[in-house]
Amino acid sequence: MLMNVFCHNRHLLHLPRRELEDGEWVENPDKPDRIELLKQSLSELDGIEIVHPRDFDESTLLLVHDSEYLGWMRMRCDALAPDKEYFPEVFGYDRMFDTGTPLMKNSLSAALDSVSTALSALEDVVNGNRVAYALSRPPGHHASKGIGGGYCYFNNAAIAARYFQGTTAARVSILDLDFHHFNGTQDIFYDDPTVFCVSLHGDPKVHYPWISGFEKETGEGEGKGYTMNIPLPTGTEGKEYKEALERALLAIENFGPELLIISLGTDTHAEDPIGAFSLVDEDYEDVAMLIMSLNLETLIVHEGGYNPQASARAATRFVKGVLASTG
Ligand code: SP5
Ligand code: ZN
Repeated sequence: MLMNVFCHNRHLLHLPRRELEDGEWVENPDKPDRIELLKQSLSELDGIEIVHPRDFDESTLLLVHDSEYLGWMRMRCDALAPDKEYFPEVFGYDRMFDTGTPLMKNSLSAALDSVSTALSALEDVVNGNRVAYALSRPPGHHASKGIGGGYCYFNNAAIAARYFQGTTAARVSILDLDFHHFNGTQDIFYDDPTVFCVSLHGDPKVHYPWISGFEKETGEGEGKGYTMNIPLPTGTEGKEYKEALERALLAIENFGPELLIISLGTDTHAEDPIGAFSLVDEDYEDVAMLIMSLNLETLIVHEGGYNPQASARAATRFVKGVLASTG
């Protein structure tokens, strides 16, 4: 089959430089190569078409985010000279919860382009293609309604879920496979029984974002039972990972969504410098085939993955698995 992969040229202009880690400035790992190498590798596959997204209106951000957050970002970005990087105060005063998510003059528009990438891919699925892949950068899953962090400004996957729902209560499931817990996505849908959210991730006792991702977090109010967390130990390999994935997929099947959104982070790869799982290239093909066996309409939204070469190999194997299962 054919599958469209959406990638925005302007992600190249999103150039965060630094982040603060343990009191030291380090290079910001959200580099353009993360997506450029992936796009290059995917474009060489038979059956893959690289498509440029269309631009969506800024109002789509309000499907998830509050207008104060948007206003704060605009105020901060507009005030910056083109070559300046602003580091939000993380304790209360600004609207970022860590120091990995700097603002530059074009950060708001770059983050909106990333949302447009996800929404264009969603449109492709709604228009009848079973699967589409959005190479969104910056990523989104750590961003909540009124706060960003973890290289994320707007929650691409969450906005796609709300856009799909429109004015109805269509059932959507979000399966997050990034190494890190999807604290933003979880928070957005925590009391919502129409969006079933599941994540496999590094144990938050040890790994970022530390504050969330424990098994006991299962939703609240009407959303109780509609969030599922599967933390896995450092060094988890393919076999254990796929067993956990099967548990997640069973729960998704029971929920019976009309759309499945995969937040695909490739920082689960053994060669990733930030994540701490031990998945190898071929595991991603198996993972994709397991997911595809659900036979759901599926939107894939890219999240993390910080070794551009390893990430490109992982995503390419994933897409091969998708293409193989859809015939
Ligand atoms: C989207 C996404 O993957 N965001 C990840 C943000 C993680 N940022 C902080 C990571 C700090 C952990 N430091 C590990 C150092 C290993 N050398
Ligand atoms: Zn991650």
